[in-house]
Amino acid sequence: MADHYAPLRSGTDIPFIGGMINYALENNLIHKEYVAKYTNASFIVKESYKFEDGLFSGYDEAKRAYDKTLWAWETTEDGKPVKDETLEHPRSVFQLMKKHYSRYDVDTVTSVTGTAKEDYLKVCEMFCSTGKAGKSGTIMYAMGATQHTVGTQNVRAYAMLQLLLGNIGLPGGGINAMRGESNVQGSTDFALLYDTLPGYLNMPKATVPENATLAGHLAKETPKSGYWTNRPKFIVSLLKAWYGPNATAENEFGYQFLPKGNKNYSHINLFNAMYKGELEGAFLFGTNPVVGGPNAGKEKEALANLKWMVAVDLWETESSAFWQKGAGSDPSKIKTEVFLLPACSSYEKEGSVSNSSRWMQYRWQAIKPLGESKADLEIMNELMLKIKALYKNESTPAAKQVNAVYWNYGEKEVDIDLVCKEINGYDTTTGKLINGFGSLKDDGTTCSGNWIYCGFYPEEGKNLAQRRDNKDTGLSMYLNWSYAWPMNRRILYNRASADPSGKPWSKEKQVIWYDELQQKWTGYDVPDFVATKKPTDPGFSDPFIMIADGVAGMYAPTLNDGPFPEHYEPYESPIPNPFSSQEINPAIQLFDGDFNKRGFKADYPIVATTYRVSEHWQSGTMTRNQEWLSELVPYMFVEISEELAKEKGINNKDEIIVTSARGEVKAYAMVTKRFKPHTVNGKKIHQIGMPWHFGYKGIATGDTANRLTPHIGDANTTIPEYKAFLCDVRRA
Ligand SMILES: Nc1nc2c(c(=O)[nH]1)N[C@H]1C(S)=C(S)[C@@H](COP(=O)(O)OP(=O)(O)OC[C@H]3O[C@@H](n4cnc5c(=O)[nH]c(N)nc54)[C@H](O)[C@@H]3O)O[C@H]1N2
Ligand SMILES: Nc1nc2c(c(=O)[nH]1)N[C@H]1C(S)=C(S)[C@@H](COP(=O)(O)OP(=O)(O)OC[C@H]3O[C@@H](n4cnc5c(=O)[nH]c(N)nc54)[C@H](O)[C@@H]3O)O[C@H]1N2
Ligand SMILES: [Mo]
Repeated sequence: MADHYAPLRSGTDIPFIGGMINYALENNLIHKEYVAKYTNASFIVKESYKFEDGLFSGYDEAKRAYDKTLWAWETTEDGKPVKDETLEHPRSVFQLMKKHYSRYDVDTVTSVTGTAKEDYLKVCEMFCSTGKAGKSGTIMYAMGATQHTVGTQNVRAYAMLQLLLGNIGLPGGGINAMRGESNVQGSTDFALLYDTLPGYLNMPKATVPENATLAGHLAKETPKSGYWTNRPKFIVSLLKAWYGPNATAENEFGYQFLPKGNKNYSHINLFNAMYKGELEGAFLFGTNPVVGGPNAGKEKEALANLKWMVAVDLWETESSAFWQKGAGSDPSKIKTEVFLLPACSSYEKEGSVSNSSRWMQYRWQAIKPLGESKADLEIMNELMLKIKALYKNESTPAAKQVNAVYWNYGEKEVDIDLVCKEINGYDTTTGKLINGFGSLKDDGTTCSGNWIYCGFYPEEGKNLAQRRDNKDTGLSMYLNWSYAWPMNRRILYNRASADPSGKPWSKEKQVIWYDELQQKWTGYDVPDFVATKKPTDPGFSDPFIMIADGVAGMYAPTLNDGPFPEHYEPYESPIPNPFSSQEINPAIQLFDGDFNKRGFKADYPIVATTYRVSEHWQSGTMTRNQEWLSELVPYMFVEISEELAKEKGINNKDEIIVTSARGEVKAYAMVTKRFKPHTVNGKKIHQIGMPWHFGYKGIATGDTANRLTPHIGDANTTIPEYKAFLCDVRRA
């Protein structure tokens, strides 16, 4: 239960947080020294940066993209950003930010978000009180923030607010992404995202000419300062892990074997390509897009354009059964050949998961796999061994890549310990395990399958992810419990918990500090900086070492939709944007055709959002097949306010129909006080909410909410806008 609840209309987080930024600045509640020394607020931006009526400079309407070079720093002769630590310069980030958010005053903000003014002011007052030394505040977020066409900028706004208040790098501070599943963090670390290699190394793109060679790629990707200057060591060690003896200095360590993508293969783009018939086959490893995907009705149709599809799952899902009558398909018309491989559950196998705090925690097998089911790792291993056997005598370009892969995890049964050791990395000349990524080399004498995890399996110890020592090692940290990347550090950017001279900002919140008597750094955590030097030594490493400038980004000139978060209405919105004449985020990708039908307020005046209930898990496969959970939440329902129910003549438990530009769903009305109409610009706006867990399979069945959601995504990540779209409601 929250102490204080301040509701907002879905899709208005930037006004909400932007207003708090303005409040902190106007009332002088910021941690000024932190802002001046540890962020880029003091940097001077070039005159070519402009902001007018919702657009930043450099916008190309035809491409729906910005020329970001116009947002660059003013630089000195040696290429360093020009700074003004007094923060007075009119083109300093600080002053530009102040001007930008002066438009986000309390009245404007609350007229957009629909939040009651007194509720909003209480939030501002409470949270901004953490700008004082000795206090900290944290922001936790999940899908309410990210599933928007401005999702990335929502999170950026949190970062700015936290930096203004000096809340990053301290205990109880930070911005904490609540990862959805036990291994969401791990999966991104290990390159489940289409455009990264393990450890957040960029995937080389064919469209960038420098990527033609490894040397060109390294020169382009490696900055001149900051920790990423080590990037060549990480990339070469990765190539050595994948191609082993087939990676030599002569063949650019196998760089040419890497696929060089030139397309956006995020979920939305992938299904667009499938819909257009550009993909021949697909593997669905534990995913159910016919229930979970945006505009799911169309995603189901897209699957029918595949020649073959392999689903690896615990159950037959709505997706692997997309061709069946029950799914509303005509099997005689569908040519896709579908294979279903039974996967075993997490309890039936061994492995690791990495949580939101970056702890890699090992888990052991509880029971043997049931029936013919197998662990995903075994399925992968068998598949790869078979593919290698098939290509063995071929010399096509595809065969070359496959043959080059160094697949050495056991002959018949896969040995997971060998996988762990390769992820950690070893010396390729001696076979000795490496103690940390500081020892990785770019000459082919080391390998590491994921540099950020290098050190979890050192030579002298054992797999540190298996540690279970629950002793508090100080400040409620448990350094001997599992392994936190990087280097078992628990609080990222912990250098920022002390002032530039190395003295903690406060006794209450001290993590790492410089002990003048002993002449060394000491504290409770693993330092996130070069701790061998005095704070006053020249060349002392900066608090945000992963960023080339060494300080945190109050201003982010690398994002697609602007260096400062700016409010745009969702793709589908009930009102014109009160902040500018740009209705929607000008940098999102738009698509034509069926997938992208957009609804407008004349037909669909009600805001809709989707979310989860405790009793069901995701697309429902894991819970709608369980009798007890199915009994707890057996039906698809829609939450509507008492006010809307009255207007539409709907009673609690009535069957209703919700429509959007994409389709319609039937559900039971749950008339509730949890939803209230918002007053937006003096007008009443209704909002409804619904779970997205239902489908036609399993015990508890119901219509799929995602038949309603738009196939549109964020300007940087393309995460779908599941949290704010337009609909209408009527009695069935
Ligand atoms: N029982 C159960 N637990 C789960 C899951 C599950 O399916 N079932 N799924 C897991 C996964 S993968 C994930 S990603 C997480 C997701 O965890 P959450 O993000 O917490 O889950 P949601 O219920 O999707 O959405 C959270 C809230 O966002 C609010 N919201 C809607 N629109 C907006 C908006 O514009 N701004 C803001 N600030 N809030 C808004 C909704 O009211 C909702 O309460 O949950 C994980 N945990
Ligand atoms: N409208 C709307 N849609 C949403 C969201 C929303 O908030 N609103 N949230 C989105 C989010 S955050 C997420 S994460 C996605 C999730 O979307 P999906 O990943 O498509 O949905 P899940 O139900 O998590 O699918 C997991 C599948 O994996 C299977 N499985 C379980 N364990 C294993 C295993 O060990 N191996 C294998 N091979 N399979 C296994 C399960 O049986 C299940 O069928 O949905 C998204 N969709
Ligand atoms: Mo998720």
